[in-house]
Amino acid sequence: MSLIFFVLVVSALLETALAKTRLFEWNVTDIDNLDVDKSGHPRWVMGVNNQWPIEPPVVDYGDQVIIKMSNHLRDNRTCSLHSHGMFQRHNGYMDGVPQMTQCSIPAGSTFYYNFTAVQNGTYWVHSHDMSQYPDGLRTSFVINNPNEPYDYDEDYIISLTDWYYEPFYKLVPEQFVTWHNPTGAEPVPDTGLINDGVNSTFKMEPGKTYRFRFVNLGAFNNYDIMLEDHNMTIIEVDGEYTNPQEVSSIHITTAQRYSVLVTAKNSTDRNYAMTAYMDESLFDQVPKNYNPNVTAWLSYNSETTYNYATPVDEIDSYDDAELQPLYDVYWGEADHNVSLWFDFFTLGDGASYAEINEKSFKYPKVPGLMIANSTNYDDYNTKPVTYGPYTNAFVFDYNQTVDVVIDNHDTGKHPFHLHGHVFQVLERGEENAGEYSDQTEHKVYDHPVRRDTIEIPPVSFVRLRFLADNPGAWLLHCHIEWHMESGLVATFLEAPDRVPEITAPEFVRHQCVMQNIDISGNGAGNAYNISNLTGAPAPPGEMPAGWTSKAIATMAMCVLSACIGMGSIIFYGMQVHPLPTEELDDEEDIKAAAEENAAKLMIPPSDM
Ligand SMILES: *[C@@H]1O[C@H](CO)[C@@H](O)[C@H](O)[C@H]1NC(C)=O
Ligand SMILES: *[C@@H]1O[C@H](CO)[C@@H](O)[C@H](O)[C@H]1NC(C)=O
Ligand SMILES: *[C@@H]1O[C@H](CO)[C@@H](O)[C@H](O)[C@H]1NC(C)=O
Ligand SMILES: *[C@@H]1O[C@H](CO)[C@@H](O)[C@H](O)[C@H]1NC(C)=O
Ligand SMILES: *[C@@H]1O[C@H](CO)[C@@H](O)[C@H](O)[C@H]1NC(C)=O
Ligand SMILES: *[C@@H]1O[C@H](CO)[C@@H](O)[C@H](O)[C@H]1NC(C)=O
Ligand SMILES: *[C@@H]1O[C@H](CO)[C@@H](O)[C@H](O)[C@H]1NC(C)=O
Ligand SMILES: *[C@@H]1O[C@H](CO)[C@@H](O)[C@H](O)[C@H]1NC(C)=O
Ligand SMILES: *[C@@H]1O[C@H](CO)[C@@H](O)[C@H](O)[C@H]1NC(C)=O
Ligand SMILES: *[C@@H]1O[C@H](CO)[C@@H](O)[C@H](O)[C@H]1NC(C)=O
Ligand SMILES: *[C@@H]1O[C@H](CO)[C@@H](O)[C@H](O)[C@H]1NC(C)=O
Ligand SMILES: *[C@@H]1O[C@H](CO)[C@@H](O)[C@H](O)[C@H]1NC(C)=O
Ligand SMILES: [Cu+2]
Repeated sequence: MSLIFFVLVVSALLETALAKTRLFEWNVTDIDNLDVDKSGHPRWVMGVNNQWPIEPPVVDYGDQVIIKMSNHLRDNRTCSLHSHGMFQRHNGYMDGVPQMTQCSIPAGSTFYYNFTAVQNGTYWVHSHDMSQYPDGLRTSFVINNPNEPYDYDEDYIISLTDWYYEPFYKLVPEQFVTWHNPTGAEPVPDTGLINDGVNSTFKMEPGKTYRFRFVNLGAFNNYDIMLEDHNMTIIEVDGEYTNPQEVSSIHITTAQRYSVLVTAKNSTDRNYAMTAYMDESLFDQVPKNYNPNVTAWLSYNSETTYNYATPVDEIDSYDDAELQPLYDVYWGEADHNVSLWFDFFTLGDGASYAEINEKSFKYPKVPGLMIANSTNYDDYNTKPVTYGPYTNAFVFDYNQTVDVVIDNHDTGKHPFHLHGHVFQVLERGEENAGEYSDQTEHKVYDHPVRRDTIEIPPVSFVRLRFLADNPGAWLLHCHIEWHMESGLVATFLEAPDRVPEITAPEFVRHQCVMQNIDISGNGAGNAYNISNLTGAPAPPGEMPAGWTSKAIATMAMCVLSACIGMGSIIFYGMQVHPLPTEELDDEEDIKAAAEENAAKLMIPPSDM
């Protein structure tokens, strides 16, 4: 045996010996009466092994990660787990998206999420079933790199979240997707949390450099984070190393992650505040006495006091699209351009929905990957139409370089996330820049940062690029959970003709069968006539002509204010209560439309 061969064999053996299997046994459980922020608002949360917060898994590069997830929830409720930012290359059945990569995990069943940790950095895991994760089923997830390019002494995982005292399963139908809320105003979080609590402290010792891993586990809000009298050096975004970039604040949307290096001061005479400022511009109405500032402390000296930071005049925010990757990659020019635009509309049930290219998303009847797997003949699985008319499906050939332009026609900010990939941020417009055009002048980034979640400014755009090297069915969606619920989602089908090469353990299909969910056929569940999409899931129809969302908003306000004035008894009888016509006098068109469509608007929501 030659020496070189011997060395190779030994190092190969060492590597396999070092790659450990990390098994996490997670019983998903209901936990009652948790007063998370000690404010006297105990609530139910979804936890793991009867504990909450859920302890973040920390593994090493190369580890085989198995999250054995057993559904112990009450009332036959389902669940799932998506590992946010994990590529799951050739492993798409482990992406955790019900009706796209698997069926929801039924009560009493176990799903083994099984993947190799072949990325480095800061991630998180969360339920992708309904709107569950804001109710607690989420936590950070770290993969350590044994050959870490940056030096630091210790690291802290620091989660940020917005927190509601009412569960999402109630808020969504009662306050968000309902004709009471035709403009789609999002419920405002009751509070914000750092590390799932208040007044967290992070011990700082002179002479040490710390890596803070910020993870936004929230449902809605973004934060600007500042450390009192300490700068931060960004070294990682969304699992990708960046060139070091010194900043005084970071802006982090829901689902994004940042690692920063912080050098401790030499003196221990006082403590310093870490403040996370919520972005109140996302709120339609800021409640009176609302506190948008969440505070934690850099603790140098536990003997002395913890004071709130002196108010800052302005947050000096850094344009995160300017970040540069530590390692450049070049995927060539685009082989395929996709152009998307989105906005919000009131649909036929009087509620507000998001539409991408005029379609509000609905999951297909058969999980997307199983559509691709079962219709791999006569070119069916490479046609977007096969996946259903409201899946917003786009199909890419294997290894194409894809450019995606997303035009935001809405006046809010939206953090978009792509599953299965990181993308390069090639261009991003300023606020109110309008639609993307390759003719107008704007910044083009020469060393584009790679990440998996990007904020699109109001009435503006981004141009993203990714390499379609991961056969599968990947969601592209806004990570504001309210907007997931209103349909701000598209499906990217990558090399669907290669999906049959991906294997799935038997329980994946079995869990569908247990719930009578079809495992073959098109988006409508038709396995015999693939081009017949009759019966595919669809959003409510268009509003009757003449109904602008402004008119509906006016109407709903009138109805609500009239009814609140007359007491809750009448509120329950609203469906038979005559329209308060005097309020509409000056808007003749609204009145006419209202009479014509009164029956439609008066449909009581199911919760009444
Ligand atoms: C999960 O639940 C099963 C069945 O009740 C139990 O045997 C097991 O010990 C639980 N696992 C953990 C980690 O709590
Ligand atoms: C849960 O499902 C089982 C079996 O389908 C059924 O017997 C039971 O009534 C259901 N329980 C609830 C609370 O829905
Ligand atoms: C996880 O996947 C690996 C690699 O495919 C396989 O060898 C192993 O048996 C799987 N383990 C479980 C518990 O599914
Ligand atoms: C992640 O870490 C592993 C182990 O050190 C290394 O081989 C790999 O190149 C790293 N990946 C990136 C993108 O830095
Ligand atoms: C958090 O710290 C502040 C400032 O020291 C204090 O006023 C507040 O009561 C603390 N809150 C809790 C829940 O401990
Ligand atoms: C932070 O960086 C700014 C700009 O480089 C610098 O002026 C300031 O002194 C730094 N602050 C600290 C605490 O290092
Ligand atoms: C702390 O003291 C050391 C040694 O005097 C010095 O090199 C270093 O710059 C100081 N660090 C800070 C943050 O002031
Ligand atoms: C939140 O922080 C900002 C900026 O420092 C400050 O102006 C504002 O007064 C703070 N709000 C509350 C309610 O403390
Ligand atoms: C996919 O495309 C990339 C970038 O163009 C290239 O480096 C790589 O070799 C291609 N892979 C395959 C399997 O064709
Ligand atoms: C994609 O769009 C760019 C910019 O508009 C254009 O230069 C390029 O030719 C397009 N590529 C394809 C394959 O259509
Ligand atoms: C994919 O299709 C093959 C038959 O073509 C089948 O054996 C396999 O179970 C299918 N996989 C899934 C997850 O449906
Ligand atoms: C399409 O499917 C629907 C529902 O399954 C069925 O009623 C209809 O007859 C089918 N149409 C054709 C042309 O096969
Ligand atoms: Cu959004």
